[in-house]
Amino acid sequence: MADMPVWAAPEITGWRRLPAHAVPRGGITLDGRWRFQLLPSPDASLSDRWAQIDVPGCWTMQDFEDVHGVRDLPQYLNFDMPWPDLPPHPPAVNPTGVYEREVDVPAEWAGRRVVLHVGAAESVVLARVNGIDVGMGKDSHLAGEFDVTHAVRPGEPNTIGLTVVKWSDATFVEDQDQWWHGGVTRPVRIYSTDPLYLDDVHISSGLADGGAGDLTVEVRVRSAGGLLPEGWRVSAWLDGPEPEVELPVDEEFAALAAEREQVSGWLGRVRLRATVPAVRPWSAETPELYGLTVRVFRPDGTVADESRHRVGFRTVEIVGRDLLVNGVRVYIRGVNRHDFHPRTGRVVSAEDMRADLVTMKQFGFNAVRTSHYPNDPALLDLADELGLYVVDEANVESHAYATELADDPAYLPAFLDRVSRMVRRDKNHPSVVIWSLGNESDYGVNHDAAAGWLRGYDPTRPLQYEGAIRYDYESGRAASDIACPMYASIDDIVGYARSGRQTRPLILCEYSHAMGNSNGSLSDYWAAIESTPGLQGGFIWEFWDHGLMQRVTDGRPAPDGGYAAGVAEPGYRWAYGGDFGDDPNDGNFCIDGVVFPDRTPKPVMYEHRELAGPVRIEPDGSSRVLVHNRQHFKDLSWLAAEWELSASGDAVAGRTAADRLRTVPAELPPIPPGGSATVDVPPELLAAPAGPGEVWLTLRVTTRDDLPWAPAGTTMCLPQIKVRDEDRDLITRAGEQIAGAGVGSWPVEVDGEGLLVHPLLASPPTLSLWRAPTDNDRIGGHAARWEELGLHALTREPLDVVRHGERVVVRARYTAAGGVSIAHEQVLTPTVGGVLIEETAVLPDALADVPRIGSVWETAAGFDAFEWFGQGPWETYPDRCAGGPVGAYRADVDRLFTPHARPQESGGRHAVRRFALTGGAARLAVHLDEPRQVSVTRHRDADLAAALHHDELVPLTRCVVHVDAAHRGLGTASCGPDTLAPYLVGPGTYTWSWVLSFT
Ligand code: IPT
Repeated sequence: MADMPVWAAPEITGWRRLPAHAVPRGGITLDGRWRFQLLPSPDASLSDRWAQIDVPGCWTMQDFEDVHGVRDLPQYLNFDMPWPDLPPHPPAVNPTGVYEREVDVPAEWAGRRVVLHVGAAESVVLARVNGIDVGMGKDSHLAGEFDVTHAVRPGEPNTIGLTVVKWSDATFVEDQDQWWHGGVTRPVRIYSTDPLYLDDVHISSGLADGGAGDLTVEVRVRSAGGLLPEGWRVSAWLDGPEPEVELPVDEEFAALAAEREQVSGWLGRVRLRATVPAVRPWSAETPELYGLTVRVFRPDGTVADESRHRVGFRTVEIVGRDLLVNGVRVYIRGVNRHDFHPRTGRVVSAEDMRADLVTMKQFGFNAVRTSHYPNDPALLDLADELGLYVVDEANVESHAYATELADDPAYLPAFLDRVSRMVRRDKNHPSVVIWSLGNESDYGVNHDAAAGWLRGYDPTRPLQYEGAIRYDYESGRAASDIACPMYASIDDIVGYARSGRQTRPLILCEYSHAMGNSNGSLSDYWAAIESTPGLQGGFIWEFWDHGLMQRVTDGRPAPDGGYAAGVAEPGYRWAYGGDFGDDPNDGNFCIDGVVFPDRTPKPVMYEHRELAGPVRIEPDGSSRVLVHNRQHFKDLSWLAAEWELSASGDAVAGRTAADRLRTVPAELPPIPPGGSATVDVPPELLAAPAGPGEVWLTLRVTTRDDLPWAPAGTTMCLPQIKVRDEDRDLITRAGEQIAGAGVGSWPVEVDGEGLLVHPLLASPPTLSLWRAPTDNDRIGGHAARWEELGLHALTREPLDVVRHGERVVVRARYTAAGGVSIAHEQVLTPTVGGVLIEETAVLPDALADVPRIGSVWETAAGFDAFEWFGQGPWETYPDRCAGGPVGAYRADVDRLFTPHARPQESGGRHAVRRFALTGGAARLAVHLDEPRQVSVTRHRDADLAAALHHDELVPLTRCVVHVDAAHRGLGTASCGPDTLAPYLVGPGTYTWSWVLSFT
């Protein structure tokens, strides 16, 4: 092969590789330990020494004896190629894995056709059996199958050899934004069939009139002997709706065989068709599947080959600018998912895939885009079974040479091969509702060629390709049936939908970039989508934080109490670009998921769950609530619910959690999909709240029974309405409440600088204008601007400290390191049990657009619990707070902070009206004049900003408390629109007041 390097020949996509098909096959697994050598290049010679390695497994993620001294670790890059050579040339240094193992091929396989199946290998695999070359294949995310009948020796041990070349011409069309690895990444097996075998089964299962299913099964039959034997026959039948009531193969199903047409003696093609009465349609909400068995019989009537399939009856079509599933315009609440695991890199087990999809379902996602390549077929089986719409994407991304390769005839076979092989493999999955030609490869005739093939082969599904519509949503019709932009702003998509020009559905293929503390305005996107005809949803970027588990070798102690959900275990960290010495790299741009690398949901997941919730409520008069069923296909009978009442008065009255939680079972009326009904609020709830303050009513909606993706009692959403407003000035009342609790008065004490002094305050309240930059702040350019202004380094100069009796007025000037000054005034008035702090600050025009304005202070050590009345219980920010119901919550201070792999501002709680910090006998309480952004963490902003990894943080024993008059929203500027105007902190005068009390 060295004389004819197939790894530098884009026109050769495979050699003796079998066509992709949709016949599920078992066989003998070859997973496990293999002999292994990692060579520096495909031309290098083998040694006599072999290491051992796991298959499937990335060699970049495994320890093995490195006989040839080839160190090949993961490298993270967005779209730059990892080496400078131009297409189609791989670099001279080209790690190449040589794998070998034995397998006992059963004696009974003699006379049968034998196939070697390599689930996936990056990026070229060359296969051998007993030293005989059996084939070669490219495409790192589809199986290569090779007919090895001629090479195997049944009844004996056989040696299977795989050579995996890491870099190739194919790498230029696999330039996705992710870690580069190498190795065999999906299961390997060997199977046999009768010489008369099912070559492919193509199922189309739509819906006919009157609730019937329209089933067509096209079967291709071949004979390894060449010509088919005279008298072969095919049958297919569908299981009954319940396993025990198997549908008889009656006359109607006999009609399945009626349209039989044998094309020639060389290829058998049979089309079977039936109308199946009264089917239960498949949808993401109702993933109803029917078993189908297909058999081919020998002329003597015995079964030669058989396959089992699962059929979901559903339609998908585009009508005007709507994508319809079963005739209904469904919202696409999607997320992009890469194959990822923190320990194995790109190798994911069926259990891992299930856990991914279960997490998606539990948090309201109904769709997944297999960004940016076909996934293991097991994932599609799970999507069929659990109910998720799939955009199945071909493994084509020529990002670094996008324009060039999209039109390059040398790469035409690769485009066609990758798209067609995916479609041939995945066509029978009801979950696949849209095909995608790939990602970020500009747009060229190679796409049109692939689209042309696809439309001919599968006219039942739409296809999409973002590159085709990038510069004009109305262009690229040949290659995209959907306007599927990435990171478009709300104004942009609404403008298009209202322009009168829109002729296709708009579904964002990527939006709301989840890097770090992000996903600002997700609720604004959904408000726009739900109110604008033509907009149908999108796919959040992305599911995973791609942090690889890496041992920290510098002897750093494990962070105190730091091993929590979302954090790598002690002694490890989540590694990102550069952490393996990988150069060049794109840093932490791969840490951009809605779940941490251990699949712990980030706060945005709760936001999403609420936005996607099956139930919404709104007030309807004083004692009634309008309940909406937000689903497309189901009623509410699968849900249970209870009413929960939270009253702000409770928080100050010091009631225990048990007293506070007033819950009453709620009856969910039978509301059809899309419908609404009015329900009465139980009178005992409305009568309940004692004392002053606001009252909120939450409907906790849970699963009633165990489901395949959620145990009974799993929360689906927490819609909420306010049933009583604040009736009196909160600050006044706070004072009264404290008085009511019998606390003595507390004289205000200030030092010579006018700073508040108290033994429980380690650091007095001062002005804060800065936050530890989020990834959005940093990449969006704000962090640099703020640093230039010097917002992180304010110096305070007291101007005057004046006592008016008990009251102290402190005027100060804060000057940012960049030179701009801010006038600030604190009026400190003793109240019963504490001090009322009234603050005013004037932000000059020179400080337009700052991250926050408010007070920062630190407690003495010893406070470890945080109780608050406000949004929660999870983290919320001004533009990401639709999923945090208002209530009275309690949490450990150590658990408030969100442990992003790269530290940044986090842990905030939005619209907090009051809070308390407790520890031992001490209690420190704060009552705010109005709902405000508050955070309590163990970290100072400067420490967060300086750290590059979570494990570098050393938690303080004190609490760092921020009480903000205003806090800039999060936005998504790391990739996409910045924080929207209503969530910015602009110039002007800010006033905020709070009562600080100690007991
Ligand atoms: C877009 C890519 O499709 C995706 O793979 C990922 O890189 C994402 O951005 C950012 O995390 S491409 C970008 C140039 C808009």
